[in-house]
Amino acid sequence: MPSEIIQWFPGHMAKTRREIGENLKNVDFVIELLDARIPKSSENPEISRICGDKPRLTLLSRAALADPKYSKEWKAYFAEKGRPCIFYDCITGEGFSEIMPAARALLAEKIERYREKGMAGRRLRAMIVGIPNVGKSSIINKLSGTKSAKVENRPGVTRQKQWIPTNMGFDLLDTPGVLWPKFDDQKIGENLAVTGAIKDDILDIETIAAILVGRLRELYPDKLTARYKLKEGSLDEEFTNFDVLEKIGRARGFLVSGGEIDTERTAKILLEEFRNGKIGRMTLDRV
Ligand SMILES: Nc1nc2c(ncn2[C@@H]2O[C@H](COP(=O)(O)OP(=O)(O)OP(=O)(O)O)[C@@H](O)[C@H]2O)c(=O)[nH]1
Ligand SMILES: [Mg+2]
Repeated sequence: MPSEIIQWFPGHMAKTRREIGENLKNVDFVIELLDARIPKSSENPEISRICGDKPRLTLLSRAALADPKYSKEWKAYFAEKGRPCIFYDCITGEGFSEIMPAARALLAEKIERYREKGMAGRRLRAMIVGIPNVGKSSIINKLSGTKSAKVENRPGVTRQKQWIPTNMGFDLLDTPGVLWPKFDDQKIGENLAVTGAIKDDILDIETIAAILVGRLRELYPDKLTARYKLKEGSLDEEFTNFDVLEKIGRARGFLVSGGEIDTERTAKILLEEFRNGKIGRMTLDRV
């Protein structure tokens, strides 16, 4: 499948990209959110360029859904690059206690400069950036202890920037999710689609599910087999990803009249279960 099909860069994203650049001068640091399940695919290559030498803290959401083995490898990778990063999860709360200390360490010089100027109590300001649906509004709500930012499980929920104060000494700027106009690699677009960063209606849902089947066959065949109680040999090479999707539908009893398999329903359920971590903890990008 050509990557162009999966490329999604509506007009409002160009606007967001521009606004990120414009707001940079108003903030002390940038919080870049990545998805712990796809640390590479969720990294917007334009952010480094736009942010320049503004201090940046990288937070990886949905840590509880990612494969701990690879999270460890990614953590080591970021550490090696000298990029502070924290794996966290809004649902389990893991990682949250590390965020403030990391922000303070990142801004130590700046905080010291403010103190010297007699502005010790000055609030710090951070802009949160990241791909659609990665969890920007959720982490802002969690850090501010409010429900100020609108959260929904689909990309494109936040449409405007919004400042939200926290009681942790900093104010946070929520921004709409943004992608970039050209993916280097087809896999990036595919990973963004299967994890829910690209609107499901941009692509045919069965196509996305078949892509997911392909990735799971390659990376987590045992978890796929176990979850859907597939018979031995179900993932043999002779079967296409669509064949396997049908087998999953059959195993679940998703039939339409005439005994045919309801592959659309199967596709929806497979994606939903993957996105909710029901098939197991998974990471699709390797260091
Ligand atoms: N399991 C899990 N789900 C999360 C986490 N963070 C966010 N979510 C869920 O992900 C979905 C999207 O969260 P949002 O906070 O709306 O994401 P966003 O980045 O603001 O999305 P846009 O505004 O559309 O760009 C919601 O269903 C959240 O509950 C997390 O750390 N773990
Ligand atoms: Mg949002």
